[in-house]
Amino acid sequence: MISKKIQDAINDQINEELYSAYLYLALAAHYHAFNLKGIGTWLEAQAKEEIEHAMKFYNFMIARAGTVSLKTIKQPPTQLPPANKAFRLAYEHEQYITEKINQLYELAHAQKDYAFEELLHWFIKEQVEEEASTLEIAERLDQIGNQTHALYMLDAKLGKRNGGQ
Ligand code: OFO
Repeated sequence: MISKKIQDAINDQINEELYSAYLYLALAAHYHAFNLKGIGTWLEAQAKEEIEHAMKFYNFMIARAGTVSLKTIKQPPTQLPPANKAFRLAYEHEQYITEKINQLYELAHAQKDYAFEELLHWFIKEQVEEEASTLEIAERLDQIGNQTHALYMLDAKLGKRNGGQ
């Protein structure tokens, strides 16, 4: 059993996670357009990870006999900043998601839903990693600016990331 309030909040979060995947895919296509394939690959792997996040909430809802209600996914931005600046959107988005996860945690706590609190512990930890990794890449790109050699080295390094997880 799950309360209506928590059910609604989880349905909203499933949508947020699917939007995150959409945003990362939009960013991936943007970097591919600059022929920065490694950064594009990193972002595609991140998009897959966001779908896994949505599925964690989805599976939890089903296990708790809640009703999954899928909503329209909004369109990510179509006009994106240049390659050395666009990654910052990922970091800002992760900060926004951290706020959402924290709000869910407050709700779980207020409603004494311990199973939901337990699920959210994973997400709280994950957000620390996601903020750190997106900030690191955004800052590297910022520092690199127009130095082509350094940009290609970073691109090659990021291209080694595997999909998922
Ligand atoms: Fe990027 O952590 Fe989910 O949304």
